[in-house]
Amino acid sequence: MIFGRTEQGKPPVEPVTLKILVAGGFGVGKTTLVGAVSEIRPLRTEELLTEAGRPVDDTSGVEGKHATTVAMDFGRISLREDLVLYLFGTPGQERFWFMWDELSEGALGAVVLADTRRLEDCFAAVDYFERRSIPFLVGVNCFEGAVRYPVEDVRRALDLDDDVPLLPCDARDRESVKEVLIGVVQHAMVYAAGRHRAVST
Ligand SMILES: Nc1nc2c(ncn2[C@@H]2O[C@H](COP(=O)(O)OP(=O)(O)OP(=O)(O)O)[C@@H](O)[C@H]2O)c(=O)[nH]1
Ligand SMILES: [Mg+2]
Repeated sequence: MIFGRTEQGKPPVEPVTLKILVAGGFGVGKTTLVGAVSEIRPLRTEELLTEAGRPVDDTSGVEGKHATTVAMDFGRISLREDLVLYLFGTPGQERFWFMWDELSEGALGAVVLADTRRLEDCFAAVDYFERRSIPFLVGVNCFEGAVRYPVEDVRRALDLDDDVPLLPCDARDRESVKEVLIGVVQHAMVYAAGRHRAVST
């Protein structure tokens, strides 16, 4: 590259950067998801789960879990040369939810991760984004041993609007997570276009 130009003589592309939140209940795989796709070493703010927290920190289903997010996760992924996502993972436990307002500032959209063994844990996140009109997609994180329910059943159980996308995923798998993130961006674009039309007519 010479004087800010690539060899082909094209100016370098300034990427569009978008902020995406990763939310959902305790231990659903938010930190795992951000870590699976981030091309920078993800920033994590995890603290060890302790014996003292056992009555409030319900780790059933994720017994191998030793730490919990107390502030946020942060990662970055380039979906294309000109499209970069900044990922902000929220803390799952209710006592840290005061962080969510801060984190959702300026977000284009959100992923709500759900675990079908504890679906009720993501109600609060679904509710949160519905109330604030932040477009979101539900990713059903398929843990081994969890019963696979038809997508339509999960949609009904969560009482989702028809236009909210719902995708099964594996939070540990980069390609699977990328698909979810592309889904959020597409959904948010359609959502924004719909709002724009509603305002201008
Ligand atoms: N089998 C399986 N385990 C997973 C998957 N996703 C996450 N885990 C495991 O589940 C546990 C919880 O994952 P985390 O990523 O810490 O969950 P979290 O949503 O960030 O949790 P909090 O920050 O405490 O709310 C970890 O032990 C992960 O290794 C998955 O898709 N399959
Ligand atoms: Mg976490």
